[in-house]
Amino acid sequence: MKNERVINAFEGFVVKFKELISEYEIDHNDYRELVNWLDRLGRAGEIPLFMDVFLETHALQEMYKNVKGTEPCLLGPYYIDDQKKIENPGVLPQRENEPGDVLYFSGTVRDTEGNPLANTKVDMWQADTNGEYSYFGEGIPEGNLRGVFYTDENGDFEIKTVVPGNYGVPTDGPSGEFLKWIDHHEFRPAHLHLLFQPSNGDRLITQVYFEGDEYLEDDVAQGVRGSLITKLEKHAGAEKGLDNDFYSSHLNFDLRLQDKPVFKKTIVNN
Ligand code: MBD
Ligand code: FE
Repeated sequence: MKNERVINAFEGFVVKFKELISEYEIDHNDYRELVNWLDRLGRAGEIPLFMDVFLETHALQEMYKNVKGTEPCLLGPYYIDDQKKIENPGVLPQRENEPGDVLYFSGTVRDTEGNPLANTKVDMWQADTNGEYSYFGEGIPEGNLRGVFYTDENGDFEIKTVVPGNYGVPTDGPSGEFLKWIDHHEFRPAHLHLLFQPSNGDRLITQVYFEGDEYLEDDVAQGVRGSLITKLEKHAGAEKGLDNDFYSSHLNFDLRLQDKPVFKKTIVNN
């Protein structure tokens, strides 16, 4: 079916594309190499990875320029829906001896006026201590470190998990070739992924980072927002009857409830 938004966006793309060709003196060989690399990127199954590492952050920053409330952040290529429902307070599904330091992550979910949002659906997923995600890394059980829960009557939640490790983009494929061309390391700072779905408003997709992480300043995916960095507080294990010291961190999440689109979808017919 004919789609005016596609027609308009592609027309706009062609204008910008021609500007780039002239400005960077891209010749026919460069163009052929680009096609070849894109073909390899697709065959390697790395298109979602490449897009989310190198472009998603710019799309989000442009879309949510003047947004109120908690800043959106990358969804990334590793979200899987329909994961196990867990209690709140509860434990993110994990292996019997899940490696890594124990982390109690808590949050308070509110609207942008500060009213608590009870019974809000939250999806949480993260890498393990080695930076690997279940369904993608090898030897990790399905659904590991992924879960769905609901905020309590005060909009609060607390989930026991482990401190995630730094994630590294695979370096052995076309995305790795690109990293060499731009002379950048492959790492993202450790992060938690959260997706909030209020019953009556915009969903918020965001991430949480940790103070002191060595990759906060040069995240390969440029996803870090200062407002999403939390402090990891260290506790003696005895406080919770655990054998080892553990960590806690907390963030407030302020959701926009007004059903106002960020862009007015003006479709120009000409
Ligand atoms: C990730 O874990 C991630 O969060 C993003 C945005 C891109 C690649 C891997
Ligand atoms: Fe991630």
